[in-house]
Amino acid sequence: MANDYGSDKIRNVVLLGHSHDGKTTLAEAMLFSSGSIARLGSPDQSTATMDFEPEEQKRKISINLGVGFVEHNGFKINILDAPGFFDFFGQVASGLRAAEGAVVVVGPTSQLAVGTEIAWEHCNRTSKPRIVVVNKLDKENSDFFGAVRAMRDVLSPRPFPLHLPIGAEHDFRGIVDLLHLKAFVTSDDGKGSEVSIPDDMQARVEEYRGQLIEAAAESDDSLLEKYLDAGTLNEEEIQRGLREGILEGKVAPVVCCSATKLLGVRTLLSTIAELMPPPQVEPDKPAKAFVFNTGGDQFGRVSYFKVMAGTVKADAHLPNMSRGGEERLAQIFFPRGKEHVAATEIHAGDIGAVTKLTHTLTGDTLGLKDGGPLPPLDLSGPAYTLALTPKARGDEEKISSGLARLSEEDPTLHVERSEETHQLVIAGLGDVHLEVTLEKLKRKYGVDATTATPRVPYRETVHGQARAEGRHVKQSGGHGQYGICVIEVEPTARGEGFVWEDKIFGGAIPQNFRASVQKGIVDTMAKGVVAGYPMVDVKVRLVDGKYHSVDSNDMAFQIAGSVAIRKGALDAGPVLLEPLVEATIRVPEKNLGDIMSDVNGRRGKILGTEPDDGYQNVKAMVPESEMLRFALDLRSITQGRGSFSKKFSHYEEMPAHLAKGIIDEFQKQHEAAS
Ligand SMILES: Nc1nc2c(ncn2[C@@H]2O[C@H](COP(=O)(O)OP(=O)(O)OP(=O)(O)O)[C@@H](O)[C@H]2O)c(=O)[nH]1
Ligand SMILES: [Mg+2]
Repeated sequence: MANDYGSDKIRNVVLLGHSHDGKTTLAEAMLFSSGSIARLGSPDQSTATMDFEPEEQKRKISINLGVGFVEHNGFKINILDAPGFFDFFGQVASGLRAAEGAVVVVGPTSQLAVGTEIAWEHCNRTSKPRIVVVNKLDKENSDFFGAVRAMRDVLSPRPFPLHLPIGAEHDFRGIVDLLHLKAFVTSDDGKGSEVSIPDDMQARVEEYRGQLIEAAAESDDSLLEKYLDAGTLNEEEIQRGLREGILEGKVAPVVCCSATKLLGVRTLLSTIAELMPPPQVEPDKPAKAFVFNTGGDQFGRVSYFKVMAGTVKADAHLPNMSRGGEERLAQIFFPRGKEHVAATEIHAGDIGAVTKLTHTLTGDTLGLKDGGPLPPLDLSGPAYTLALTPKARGDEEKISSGLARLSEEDPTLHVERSEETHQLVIAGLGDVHLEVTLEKLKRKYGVDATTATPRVPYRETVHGQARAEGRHVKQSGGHGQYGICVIEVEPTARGEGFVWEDKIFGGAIPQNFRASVQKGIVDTMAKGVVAGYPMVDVKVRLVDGKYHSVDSNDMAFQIAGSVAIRKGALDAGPVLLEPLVEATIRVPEKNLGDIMSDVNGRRGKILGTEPDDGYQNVKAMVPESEMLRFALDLRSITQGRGSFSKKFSHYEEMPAHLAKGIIDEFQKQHEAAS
């Protein structure tokens, strides 16, 4: 049974790597080879266990963290299949959090892929022990040793072969295990069998086994001593040394595989069982589970958890230690793609899932009070934003509630209604992330939306002074309209907002109608006077006016005020204020020059740079309007290695020629409309 494993017999591994290098195919091969699934699916045919969502099948990429398990040689191995595409980093973070070790899947070429480097950095950052799989060795021009060399040139800890391939390309047919000194081949009928190490490989096997033993010896002082004395180590010692070296992040063994040909798959499972560390948990403490991811399927919301202490039982009531309240875990199960393998209890170290929790989100800890909640996931902030408008009228409510649900499932998705621009804005990690979000919104909640670049919340103000008259006079027959005011407009200090001065002496306008003038001006300024954005930091002095004892009324003076401020503001030299953000941009050393000139091109100012472990952290002050597509441009400049965050800083006057363009455009539309 899938739940009879003590934590020492459990391995939780996350498959990481460059997009398309075969993680999902490898996961499928592992599930099939171990008998966990009866039919071998493929992402190419939309039948892979781990890629079951329509958005994944349509694009033939993984979007969600696939979760499944295999039983192999008395071990239970939980497999977390992470997406390689950068936009879905949130899912990678979830996988890293739940796994004790990573299996980094790479292509069989001497060209190191960016995604491999990034996966490596994630492992280094989270101190994850790792095994590397060179996949697709059945392919033409595949080059196992080239791939190893490319990695060794750049990556630390340095990878070295644990297995060697037998045959190459279409003739790739087996592996030599350098640790156990055994060879396995697969015959044409798909059956694997042990054979003796091919004669023509003996020299190579010697050479690489030597490296392996050295690596094992270097990870432990007592082993090193023994190695220096005896000149070699026995199998048990090599294994112990490797296990320690892997755990301490000193070594990274490389194995060979063809996921599609099911070659090297069972040996990989054995390697995971032998060399990856078991979960560090507390089986004898009260139950505690960490929710590392949230998904949805035909049964509703699914919360994926790792049991950190004790045993989680079906029907348990567990407090949410992060958020308060209590959850009933009515049906717990072992997930295998979209399949639910029912469970009655899930032990410490194991991974399970539960449907229909009421308020628990990714990053929460469920458990009886014993220690505090575990820290939430460490996710970089959203970078790319779009404004949404429903396609069908009246769908606003449905869109908002659908997005709210999706953002609960996906901590890298943020939704807000902008107070300044009144737009519904969604923010995510990239354009594909948001595109997929909209597809899910349509599929799950039946609402469709059009997207646009979000409006920037500019503000209007004036540069100089002007005097203007506002007239609203209509006296032809019947009840008339009469209101005339004269105002002077000038700027105030930044941040003062609106200052009103009443300088009328005598009774040019009666007191109550002066308030009407003021209201007309304030209302117009709020809506925007010259370009449709709120006007701020302006002083208006009411200096003169005229009224009529019968035809004057509140509305007439409000309109007069509105006319006066429109004229006055235009004459006083209107300018726009634009929001500036302080951006912190992290790029590899070698991209520093490119990013500095990119920031300059965005009218930004570099505030400083700080080296950080092969990277540079660049601080810059940049107009918000120039940052709307930065997430996409940064990705192409750095090939996905860069990241950034930004926060609002202050408003500044926009260069006149840019402001003029926006004001003229608004005036044109306004004239056309009136
Ligand atoms: N020839 C060959 N093709 C393979 C092998 N493994 C995977 N592929 C193919 O590589 C392509 C990508 O495979 P996936 O398993 O979807 O790759 P992935 O790493 O999961 O991709 P993402 O989830 O998008 O990061 C598919 O067309 C697979 O059929 C292999 O061992 N040999
Ligand atoms: Mg995949």
